[in-house]
Amino acid sequence: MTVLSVFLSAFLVPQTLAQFAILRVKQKTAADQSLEITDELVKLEDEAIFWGRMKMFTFILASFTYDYLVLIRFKIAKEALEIPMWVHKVLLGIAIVIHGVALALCALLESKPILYRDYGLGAWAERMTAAVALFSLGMDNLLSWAFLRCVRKLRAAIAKETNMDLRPLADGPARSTHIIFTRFADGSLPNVIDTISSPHGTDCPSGRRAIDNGTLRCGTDNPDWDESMRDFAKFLTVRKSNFTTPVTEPSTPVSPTMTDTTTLFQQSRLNSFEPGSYMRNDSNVLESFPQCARTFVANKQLHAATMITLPRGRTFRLVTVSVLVLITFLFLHSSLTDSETEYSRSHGSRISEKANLNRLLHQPGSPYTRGDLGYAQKAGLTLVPVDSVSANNTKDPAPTPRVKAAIVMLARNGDANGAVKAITSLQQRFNDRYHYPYVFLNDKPFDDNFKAKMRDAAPHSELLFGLIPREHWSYPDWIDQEKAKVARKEMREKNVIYGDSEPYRHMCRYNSGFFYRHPLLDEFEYYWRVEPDVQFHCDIPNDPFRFMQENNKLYGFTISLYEYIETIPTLWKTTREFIKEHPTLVRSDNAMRWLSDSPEQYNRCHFWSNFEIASLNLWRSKAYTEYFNYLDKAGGFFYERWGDAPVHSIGAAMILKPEQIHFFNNIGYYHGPFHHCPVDQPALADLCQCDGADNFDMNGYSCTSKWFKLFGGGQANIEAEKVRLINQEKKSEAKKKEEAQKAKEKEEEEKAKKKKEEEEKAAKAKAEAEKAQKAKDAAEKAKKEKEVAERAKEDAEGAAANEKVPAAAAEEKVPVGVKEKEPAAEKEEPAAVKDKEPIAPAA
Ligand SMILES: Nc1nc2c(ncn2[C@@H]2O[C@H](COP(=O)(O)OP(=O)(O)O)[C@@H](O)[C@H]2O)c(=O)[nH]1
Ligand SMILES: [Mg+2]
Repeated sequence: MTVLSVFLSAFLVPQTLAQFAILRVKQKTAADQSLEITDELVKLEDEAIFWGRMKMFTFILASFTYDYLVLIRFKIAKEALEIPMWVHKVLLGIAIVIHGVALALCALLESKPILYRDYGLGAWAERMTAAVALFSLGMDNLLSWAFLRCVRKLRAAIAKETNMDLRPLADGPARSTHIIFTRFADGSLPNVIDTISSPHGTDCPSGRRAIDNGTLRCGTDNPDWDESMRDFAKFLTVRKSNFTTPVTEPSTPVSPTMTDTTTLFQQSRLNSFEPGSYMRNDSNVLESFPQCARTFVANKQLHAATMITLPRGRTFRLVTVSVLVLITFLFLHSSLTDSETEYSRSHGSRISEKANLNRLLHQPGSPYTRGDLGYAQKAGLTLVPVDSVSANNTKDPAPTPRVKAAIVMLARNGDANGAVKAITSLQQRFNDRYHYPYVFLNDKPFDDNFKAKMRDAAPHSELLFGLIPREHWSYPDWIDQEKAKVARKEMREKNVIYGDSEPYRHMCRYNSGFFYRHPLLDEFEYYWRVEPDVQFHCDIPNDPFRFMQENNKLYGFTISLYEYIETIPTLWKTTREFIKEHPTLVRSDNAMRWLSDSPEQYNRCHFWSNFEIASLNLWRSKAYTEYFNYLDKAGGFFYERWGDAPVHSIGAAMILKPEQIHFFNNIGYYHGPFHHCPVDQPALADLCQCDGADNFDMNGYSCTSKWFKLFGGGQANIEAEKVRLINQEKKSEAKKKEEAQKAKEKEEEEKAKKKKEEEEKAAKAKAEAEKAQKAKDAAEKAKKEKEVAERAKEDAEGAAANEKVPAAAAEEKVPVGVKEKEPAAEKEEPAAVKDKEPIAPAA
């Protein structure tokens, strides 16, 4: 009895506690409709998980023990029931299979906590528990019945041995028969078999009652009754005294009103008796027992005691069976309702979802906060565990396990060359090391040329080519196509970019609300959007997908800017209406400040969605699905020209907190006409090849600096921008200085030149003056000489007149030349210079 109680409580206590713990969580969640995960709830849930595991553990223990007992009892039952061997084997086989499966399931659940739902027990585990319990009950009944038969046989054997009529009394009051088996304390021999028919009232059935010597005699006509009975009583006494009670002399006289066997046993104590000697010496008694009884006795495992209480009487049996059925029903009901029924759908799944979220929260390295999980639950946003990785279905292993992610490109067959350009760039910069798969989507089937080119561009990646379902790339039935046509015409007249394009509108709607629903993307959790003709400027040594997953990032961008208002006149109004109707779907600590300075206005900031590294679950969430459907119903994709960029941006900012949105500064990127080029930043300078002057981040038309201002980050960009501005200023100053210097030099040069020219001019003038003077002097000299000559001539003539010969001689000498004459002149000059000096200053 004790052993059975221990087994039962070992199993039932945690079972009950687990049920209670779950009940408390249920009550709490039912009371708290907000479904926010509070500390209290987390504590309650942890408790429920703990007891769920305990329940599982004890279930395993109880199953093993039960199996053990069943094996023994089957043997006995088989003998009692005299069932054929094959039935015995089949029953045994069933028992082993049921328990084996149950144990395997338990072991699996224990080893893989992710399989836990509903606080540590999956629906299947619950069912298995129920099946095992049901099986146990069935087996118990079967075995009980077998024991009953065994007892009957035993009783008959004992009756025969003792000449007592111990057959059950058909119409007597309810009684029970106890059969107690044990061994001597030294374990030497199976020894005591104790059958008590107790108490059967004060009366024997008619005709079987007699008072003999003051003793009630029932059911025997044996004249040796007293003696046999006494022997039998002695035999019983051995057990009763448990070999420890000293056999004593009678202390009280036999009562004349003894009415039942119990009293009779007491009476039997009056006789001295050697413990065990009776049985030991009388092996006939044992041999006369049925085989099943001998198996009981012989089984060493029944060392302490096995007591089987066999209810007798039809009413009693009926009540017992009913109770058993009721218990089975209740057990099954409680087990199954927890996982599958009405409750499950309304509360249970939410609870299991919560258990899942709690697991995310407590996972080692978990980046999630309670707020993230609480909101995720409300918004139907699936957050993934940090260690979620994809099956390795590509040829080469990546340096680190790949996240469940793909590179996605929407393209036409005609975009093949641009796609090759973009993919080649991405492969070189990143994917040649990781081999993430590519998913190409098109509203028309991709042709062989396109596919072949993509294969050449990314030979090591898995390439998936998908056709967009028609219903994702066509007019929904609520759209008035005439109205849409008029809108296109008006936009064309206003020269709005892509204003008159019908496919562009389908493309924007598809990117906004459908691409992530394509079956090819079902297996993925993150994507990188790439468009034909884009370029990547920087090497990307680390895996951005892994970064997203490990850091609770759900949306990543590189370029942001302002949207053309002509394309989205009513987008914000529609968004506000949506928020008003679905306030709980908007995260309270969202990032909407970035794109709306006041609730009434959209400042037109958006992430440029031709580049996106983001979570597919973000768009799959209930919150975004409802938002997109709301916008789609409003018709702005066709009546205006709502782009996927503002729609994604508003959606992400509404559902995510700013920390969940990441600016991918390290991914240099170009989509005409803008660049994100972080080459000016020291950490990235060696990785990037582009012109820092082209970087769009701090451009007045970019919204990225606004992002930095509101949510921080971008420090490197801000620093780089500062340095760039300082450098720019320095450069312009240096240029100015240089120019000033040049001007000065030029001026000086010109001055010097002028001076030189003047000097030269002066020198020339001087030279000319000197020359002129010389000429003048020479002329004067000549004139003087002439005069002298003339005078001399005159003198000569005068002298000739006076002395004819000398005069003629003088006349001959003059024509010979000036040279010859000069000495004569010089000779005379001092007199002449002296005379002319006052006239000369002009030279
Ligand atoms: N299959 C398909 N893809 C398209 C179509 N129109 C645009 N796309 C793709 O949609 C993306 C955006 O188109 P794009 O012309 O680059 O638009 P923009 O970046 O806004 O100028 C690119 O990946 C295009 O290849 C179309 O009609 N069919
Ligand atoms: Mg484009």
